[in-house]
Amino acid sequence: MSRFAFLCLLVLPLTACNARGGLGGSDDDDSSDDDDAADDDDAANDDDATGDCGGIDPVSGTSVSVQTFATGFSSPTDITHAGDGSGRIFVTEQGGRLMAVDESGSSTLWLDLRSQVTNYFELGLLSVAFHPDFADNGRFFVHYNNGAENTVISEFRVTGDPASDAPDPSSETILLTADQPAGNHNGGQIAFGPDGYLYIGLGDGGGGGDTYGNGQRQDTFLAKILRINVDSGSPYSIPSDNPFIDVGNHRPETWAWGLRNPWRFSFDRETGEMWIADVGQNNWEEVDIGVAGANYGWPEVEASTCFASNCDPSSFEAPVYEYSHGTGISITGGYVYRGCAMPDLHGVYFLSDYNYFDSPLISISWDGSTASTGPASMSGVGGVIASFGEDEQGELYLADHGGGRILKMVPGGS
Ligand SMILES: [Ca+2]
Ligand SMILES: [Ca+2]
Repeated sequence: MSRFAFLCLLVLPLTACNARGGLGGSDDDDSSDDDDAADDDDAANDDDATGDCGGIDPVSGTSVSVQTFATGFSSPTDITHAGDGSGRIFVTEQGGRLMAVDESGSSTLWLDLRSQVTNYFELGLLSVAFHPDFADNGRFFVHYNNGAENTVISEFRVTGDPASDAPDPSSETILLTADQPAGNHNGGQIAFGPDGYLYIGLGDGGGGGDTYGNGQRQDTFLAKILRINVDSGSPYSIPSDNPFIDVGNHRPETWAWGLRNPWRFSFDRETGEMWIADVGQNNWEEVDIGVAGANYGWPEVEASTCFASNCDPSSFEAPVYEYSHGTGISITGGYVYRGCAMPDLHGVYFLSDYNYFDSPLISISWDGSTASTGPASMSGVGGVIASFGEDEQGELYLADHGGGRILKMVPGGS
């Protein structure tokens, strides 16, 4: 589809595009290797531990800007690193290519899934997550929409040296699938938590206003964040402390529910805290803190405001931060900054918004219970931002979906 059509579908309100969803946000797969300095068995992170910020001069202050890091991508949807000490970042393209990008910004095709991915609307290759022990076992996971437009979570492997060889395209093992009743609100994130489990975000299935009634429905993968153990079982097992095992009609994979379209969530690599950005409907965009078993309320509430009539917002997990559609109309969740270059921004959460032709950069300060508008912002970064990503040192990158570029957040600027 054309860029215009894609933007129309994502950007314009319900009346014009029959329900928007939000391609926007970031990925994280590295929390598990971030907070486990003790059990890191990959040489890479050991290097991290000793050489940490080598080569990066910290700059004091809280002003930021972005610079172009890499170009030539086709609708980039996600950015992450492999925790393997290679210094690479990886970029998913909506059409199904997974690109490896070296420290100079030079990219190579690493895995080509174009023949099995539907690239349309909010469908495509949406996220990649590397196993915490990728450097040893070569395992990684992808979130995409297949030829039937349904969600597939599957595993691939590098059978040679994970730090230098390409994956085996025939190594796919499908972990789970979810029927998608419409092309929007597919979620898209997968990421390993600090507990080593794989978390998967799925939206309400699509339409608008929870057309298909999945928001408060228990017996579906939709409108949920799932949590699975990919290190036991075939093809996975259920962590014994998942909150809804044998509760009601819930699927045992469910970790949290009542989400509209959690396009992006991430884990703070220092605290392990989970940040969820849930794309809103007509009026509000929201940021949530991950809580096992939480019901985030959709479609009873949109952020902290009733969406259904006579709702009781107090019966749901409230967002910690929200903004109206005067500021943005499709939240792109990012990361808590823990990098080397801007120490004064440590602990600040960065996000953007997809649905402007020039996405803003927004920051949030967080004291563990209350969020407030943070110290750094840009009214426009010069692109349409679908995702954020971290490199191995915790520096942040932004995926310009419309412009096919990877931007890097750097100190200074006006
Ligand atoms: Ca859908
Ligand atoms: Ca909510």
